[in-house]
Amino acid sequence: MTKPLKFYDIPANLKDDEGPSHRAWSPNTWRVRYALNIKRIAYQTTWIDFPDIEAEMQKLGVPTTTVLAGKALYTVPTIYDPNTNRAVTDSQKIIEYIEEQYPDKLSLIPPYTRGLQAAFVDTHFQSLSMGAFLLLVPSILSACSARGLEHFRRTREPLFGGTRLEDAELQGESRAVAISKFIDELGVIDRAISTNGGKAMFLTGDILSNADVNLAAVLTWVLRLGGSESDLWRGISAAHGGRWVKYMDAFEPYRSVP
Ligand SMILES: N[C@@H](CCC(=O)N[C@@H](CS)C(=O)NCC(=O)O)C(=O)O
Repeated sequence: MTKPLKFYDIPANLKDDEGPSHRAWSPNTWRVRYALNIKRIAYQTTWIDFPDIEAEMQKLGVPTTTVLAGKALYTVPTIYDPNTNRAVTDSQKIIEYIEEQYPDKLSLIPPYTRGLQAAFVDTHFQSLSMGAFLLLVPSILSACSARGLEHFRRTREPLFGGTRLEDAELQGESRAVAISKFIDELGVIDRAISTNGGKAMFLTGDILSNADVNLAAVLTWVLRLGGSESDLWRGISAAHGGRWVKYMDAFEPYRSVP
């Protein structure tokens, strides 16, 4: 029998009205969590806070994935598969791994779409998540534990020339411009989805793909951290005929946090 995978994720502080499933907040880990949930691959979450990631990843023997301000970082998502005794880090490598290792499960990378999907992820996931970061700063800080926050500041503030992260949040006119830019980028994706015709909801028509999982992961981050009343989510939900509210509803069945 296949044993459940171990899935490493960073826990968020919970607000009073939030249930345990709100512990999952990172856009990067949601990319893999959605993929595992959609593919119905059994897994168990291991929560790990920012300052503990490096030592645990070194124990697992996985490499760093990211360089921030000249420093190589160990990151999550990471999985450990007890069925193969393999640990894999980096969201897109994990998705490739589970596609190959569990070929009997629904595929998120249908034939001939690999290159196009990778191009979508490299462009839109990256720029949407960068854009959202500067709009979500205060909520990201309050999602961190005290230890996590200290680590987050130490690794992120150098990116802003040492500015305190609270001061990096966009305000006023520059905030309005960044929100419009984010929504305009979603407009490009809205037009791409529309070319599928009919009632197609996803980039790959009626079926879900890795590109859609990546997009849903960013929107989940925006909605969960910013909240449904935030200026950013209000703008998104009013745009493109309500496409993104329906889009998020379509991912609801895949939002469990085991
Ligand atoms: N390219 C990586 C990026 C993962 C990433 O940046 N993860 C963040 C959490 S959202 C992390 O673990 N950061 C560790 C740190 O800041 O020390 C992926 O796709 O998995």
